[in-house]
Amino acid sequence: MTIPPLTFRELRCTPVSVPLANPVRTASGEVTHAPLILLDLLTEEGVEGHTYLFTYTPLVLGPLVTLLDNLAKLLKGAPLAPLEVERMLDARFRLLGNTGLVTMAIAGIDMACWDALARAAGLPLCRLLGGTPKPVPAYFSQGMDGLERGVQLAQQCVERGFTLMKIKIGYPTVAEDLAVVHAVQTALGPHAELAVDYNQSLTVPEALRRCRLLDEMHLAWIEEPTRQDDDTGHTRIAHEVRTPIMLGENWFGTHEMARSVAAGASDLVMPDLMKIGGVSGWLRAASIASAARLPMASHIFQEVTAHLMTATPTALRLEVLDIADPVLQAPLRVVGGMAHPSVEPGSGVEWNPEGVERWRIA
Ligand code: SMN
Ligand code: MG
Repeated sequence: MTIPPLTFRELRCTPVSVPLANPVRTASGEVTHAPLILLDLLTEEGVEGHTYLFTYTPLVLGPLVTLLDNLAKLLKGAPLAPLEVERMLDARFRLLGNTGLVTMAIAGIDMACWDALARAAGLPLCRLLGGTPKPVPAYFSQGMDGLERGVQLAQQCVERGFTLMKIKIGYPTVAEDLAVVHAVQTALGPHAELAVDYNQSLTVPEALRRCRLLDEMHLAWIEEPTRQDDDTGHTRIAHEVRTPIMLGENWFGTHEMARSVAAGASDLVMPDLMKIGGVSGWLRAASIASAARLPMASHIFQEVTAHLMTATPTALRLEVLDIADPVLQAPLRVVGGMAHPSVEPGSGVEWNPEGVERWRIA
């Protein structure tokens, strides 16, 4: 089986606003609808690549679509070679800087390129990358839902067979944090562990104070206690707190990951597929994590990361937090707390036309 040479023809971008089954409330803001850009990459040979980008806020949907359209003009007629495409686009932004929306746009094109290559090869993405479509240990990721709702969600976690749940904390007082953690852990019982996520909401002194108290709760990890770009602060917290510290969802590019890892800023890593640089960025991140012997989890984008985790040497857990189900033909299959990569050719992203029409933003 050889992959026929593919040639870039067109990139179609469809902005949608998708309601979340469980709105994600965090200590740093709430996400009730997922602003997404659905990407359809078309080639001269008729093969297509599909993926989506998550923009966190609808305020940047328009600018990101415009940027993607501008990049597509540069790529018309180019070979669909992800690493060549990435190198060419990166070189265009040396003076501006490849970060933020630029990284997101280049990553989206990368993700669509890899989907097209896998489809052309007739392989699920995991096989194209050297993995197999095996089940991946997952975790039940929820928001800052308060004590009562948190207990209800913990019961759902146990019923669905997950062995790890994550909740977001950062309530006005540490007493509230501890009360919610204790109530959710009690509801989970012996069936599942708990991790918590501060979403960068604490100062370093407050993070040290709260995390030292959380050390007594034997959590799986504490995520982003302080500003994600504060390596010195996180390194101090990681050294002074017994509970593993988790970072990564906000690294723009693998150079930011390498800088954080070199600083010893965390015990665990969780790159975001889009922000780290798409599939190509993820593979580099997996190598950094492997060389540093750091367990690596994923951050949203569950359909595609289910494939990537099978090719990640230090794979820890896949985050189950769906942000795109209403516009997908086949949501990710999760059974007994295990995520199953799709077995059809590609990266597991196919649109549900009715859902796309319903949630499209004019
Ligand atoms: C998160 C933040 C914002 C939107 C979705 C998810 C969160 C996570 O930090 O770790 O999932
Ligand atoms: Mg997080």
